[in-house]
Amino acid sequence: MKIINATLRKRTGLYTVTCNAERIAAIEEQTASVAAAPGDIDASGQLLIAPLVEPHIHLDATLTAGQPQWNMSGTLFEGIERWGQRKASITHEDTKQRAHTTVRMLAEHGIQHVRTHVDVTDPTLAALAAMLEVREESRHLIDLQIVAFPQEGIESYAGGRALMERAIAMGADVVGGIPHFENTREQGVSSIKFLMDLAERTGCLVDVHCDETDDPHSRFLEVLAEEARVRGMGPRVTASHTTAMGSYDNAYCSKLFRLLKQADLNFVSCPTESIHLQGRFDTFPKRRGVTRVAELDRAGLNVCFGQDSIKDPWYPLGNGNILRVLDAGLHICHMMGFEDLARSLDLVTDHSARTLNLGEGYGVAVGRPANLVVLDAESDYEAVRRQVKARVSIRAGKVLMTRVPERVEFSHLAQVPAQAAHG
Ligand code: 17E
Ligand code: FE2
Repeated sequence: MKIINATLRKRTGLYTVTCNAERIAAIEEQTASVAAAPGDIDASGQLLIAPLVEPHIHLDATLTAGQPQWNMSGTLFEGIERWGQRKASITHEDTKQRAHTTVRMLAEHGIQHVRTHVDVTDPTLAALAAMLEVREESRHLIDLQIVAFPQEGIESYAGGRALMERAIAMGADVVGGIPHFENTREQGVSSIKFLMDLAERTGCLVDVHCDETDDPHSRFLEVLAEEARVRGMGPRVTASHTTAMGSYDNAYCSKLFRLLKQADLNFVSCPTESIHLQGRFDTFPKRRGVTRVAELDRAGLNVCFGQDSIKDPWYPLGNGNILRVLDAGLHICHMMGFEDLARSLDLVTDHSARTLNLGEGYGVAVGRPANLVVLDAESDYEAVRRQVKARVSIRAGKVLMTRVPERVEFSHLAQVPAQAAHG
């Protein structure tokens, strides 16, 4: 299969990309626009990118908002309480059905790589068992990484450590954590030591919900970063949310960033979720409650955006469209300078792929998997400005999804009046 007349990110000119079975076989610059032969996909000068990535979502909780009650305060803590109520009634089938529906919503938006957190603070581990099946059953649409996520704590939840170990033994890919929610500072610290040991022992990646609060005294990121640095595991470790960093003072951050650079770990920000859940204990002025995305990026650290939720106890909106989160994130994080806009897709593609440790399994390069998406825009800037959608999604060298572009037709009422048209 060939994709012709494609614009590639960070390159000039038009390209033909040839897929051979399941791999990219050739990337050739064209001297001019070419005509399509039967079977070719004509990108018509629009962007051909590696698939969009969802680095942080909770597929076990998706589509449960309001069941049985809505989160009225909008806080993370009421979200955890409402989820606790819903969790009592989850079943294998219910979890699978909601997760499959959401996976399709993600695939529809050109996403082919997903990392989901699954709550393992449940003695039955029913959601995890369901999600392990979903991981296999959705391989034709997405690559799914499953994080063993201890929503109610590792140290503060009865049998929390054993549940984490069981979850990894059952087949979860990534070790999670939630140190800011443990009952004490000491438990937060010991939970990080425990989860880093577990990851090191099993060879798993790490992704910790870390300092998801406006409390400037929530400082578990330094503990996670130091553990990562000492063990040489930084690139395999992700700190999600780190919203407290939006409330740290600059003197502390200046010291912290030195460690973060030495540790070289990854960051995920979920700006729509955090702007909604944080700032809830403020009157005015209200904090944004979002981590220092632009500053991490400027410091050379790897940072990306995720959706976190779709219609769940924490966040009632969302539809699978990661470009909506990119749009919001660029606003919220003050990243609307031209240079940021011109490379904005990094935050939902290459940076996220690095967070997920996709390595050579991702990217528009010869020999990489033939997973590609045509976006209806010629640049990152236009893609985010016009909130374009994926027009074609290709997976393993085959067309997975095409979208018929919407067409607007004005009636005669919208014609330019004759005098105006002639000046
Ligand atoms: N659980 C949590 O601790 N934080 C979140 N943002 C979500 C679930 C969605
Ligand atoms: Fe999350």
